[in-house]
Amino acid sequence: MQTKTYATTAYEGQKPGTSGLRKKVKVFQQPKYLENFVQSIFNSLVDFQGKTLVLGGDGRYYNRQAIQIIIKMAAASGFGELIIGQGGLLSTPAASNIIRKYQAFGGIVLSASHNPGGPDEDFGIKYNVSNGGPAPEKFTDALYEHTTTISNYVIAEFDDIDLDSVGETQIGELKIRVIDPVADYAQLMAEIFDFDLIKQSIAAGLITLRFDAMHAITGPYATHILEEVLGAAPGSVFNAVPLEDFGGGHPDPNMVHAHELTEIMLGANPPVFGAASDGDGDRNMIMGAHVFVTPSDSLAIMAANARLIPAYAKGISGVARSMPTSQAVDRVANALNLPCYETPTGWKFFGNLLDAGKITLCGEESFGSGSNHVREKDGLWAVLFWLNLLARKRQSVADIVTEHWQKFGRDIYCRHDYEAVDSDIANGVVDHLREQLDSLPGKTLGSYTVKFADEFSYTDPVDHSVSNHQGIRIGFSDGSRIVFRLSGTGTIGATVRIYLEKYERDAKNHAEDAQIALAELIEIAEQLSQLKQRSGRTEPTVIT
Ligand code: VG1
Ligand code: CO
Repeated sequence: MQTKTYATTAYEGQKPGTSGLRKKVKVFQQPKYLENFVQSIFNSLVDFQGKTLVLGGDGRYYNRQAIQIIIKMAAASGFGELIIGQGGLLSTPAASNIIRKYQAFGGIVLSASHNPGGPDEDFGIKYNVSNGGPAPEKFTDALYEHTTTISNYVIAEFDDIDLDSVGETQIGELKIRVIDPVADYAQLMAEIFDFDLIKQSIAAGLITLRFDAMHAITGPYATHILEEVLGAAPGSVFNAVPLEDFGGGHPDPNMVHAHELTEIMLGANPPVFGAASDGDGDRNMIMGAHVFVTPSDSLAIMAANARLIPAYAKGISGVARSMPTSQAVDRVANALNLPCYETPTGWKFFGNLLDAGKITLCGEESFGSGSNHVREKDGLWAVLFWLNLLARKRQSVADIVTEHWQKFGRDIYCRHDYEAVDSDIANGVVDHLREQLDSLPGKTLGSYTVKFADEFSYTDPVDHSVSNHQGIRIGFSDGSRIVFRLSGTGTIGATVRIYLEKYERDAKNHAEDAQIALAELIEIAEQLSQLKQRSGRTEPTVIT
């Protein structure tokens, strides 16, 4: 195999965020930009020669070109085997499964997840380690260091690999395997859930469903599993063909961006169940007839009912949620006497807890949930969890949610995002909040009294690594919270996220609209942060 070494100079800003490096496609298309980052990944690895690397992406614009470059660089760097999803496709959870199942050294996932795709939109790349999960901060920090000092990269010279046919190619010492991206994942799902029962419920008409794949990666996965294996009516999965620009949409499964599904589920004669997933297949939105389940509630309901699912029938070892996720799951953990961990935002922080067996289920408010079956959040897994639950409980989604609230109380929750805020203004807002932290405890704001105010810092219970500056938390004496964070996945300016949460024990108030129930907290958030005042915005870009 011929290889060639090219001199290069460092690019600024190749710092991985919450989930890898995300930039505009045009940024990635700059000469040697991708090469620099990929070489820096390889420069951060030790003892990988001769080992296996998994490669796949969500199919967005630039996926195919990037994969061909990475194949040649991995070849030149001495990997022994590449496992690549057919068409260059692998959902994030499927990639995690393949890494684990075939005991790969690691994997590279090409995705900007829920961000839009296309020549003028976003691209992304992240490295996953041998447990199948996103590389921990220690690794991404070292990787970033490498990007600042890189001076050359090495690439092999051979023709582009045919990614569209399943099969094996040998190039010198390197074996390249193109595999069906769906098969291993579908098999794993069949091991976790009671497919026979779900199938019967669908066949009997007890469960009708629609799944919005948003022209993203879950199209082929959902069509195969939901329609072909479980027998949902053809067309139950819609927007099922992955497109490089997601059909011009924003592949983010919430009621704003998955509006087609939302209209179906909130309209006349909806099916029993509705769901959507994101660009790379790790997020999920759960809906029932005329009802939306918040991701925080979904996690709590899963934890409370885990024993009804074959893979978790013996019980779960513990649960975890990211800090801004509502405390609904904490109440379930408390009732079941299970450990409950609060981690910073991003799936990488769940990896150690899952590996150590401290938790079985975990989730985030940002439409992500998952379990120890892989080391990424998993959109279709959550969908199948709910279908299995519906089949077991023979109740509507709305009844399951209402009963859960009656038992545990409701954590009324919402998130306000202010996107593309000027970075200096956003940092100013955070600084302003930080300055107030010491003076807030004990203060009365409207009908709330501040119990604590801090900047979240996390010490990993397994490797004791510390992650600071993970968001501003303001907790009130009744358990309500306001959390402020800057996004680590945006590509334009800064995105300020405000997370609002209020606990309501009394069932007669459970039906209240979240924006109304949280109105006073929303006002307090502005009073404390001056976000609208400083940014000139009058309302959030997106409310979820
Ligand atoms: C967002 C979410 C976070 C999630 C991350 C990756 O990060 O808030 O919960 O883990 O996206 O999800 P941030 O830093 O923008 O708030 V995905 O589906 O983009 O891989
Ligand atoms: Co995603």
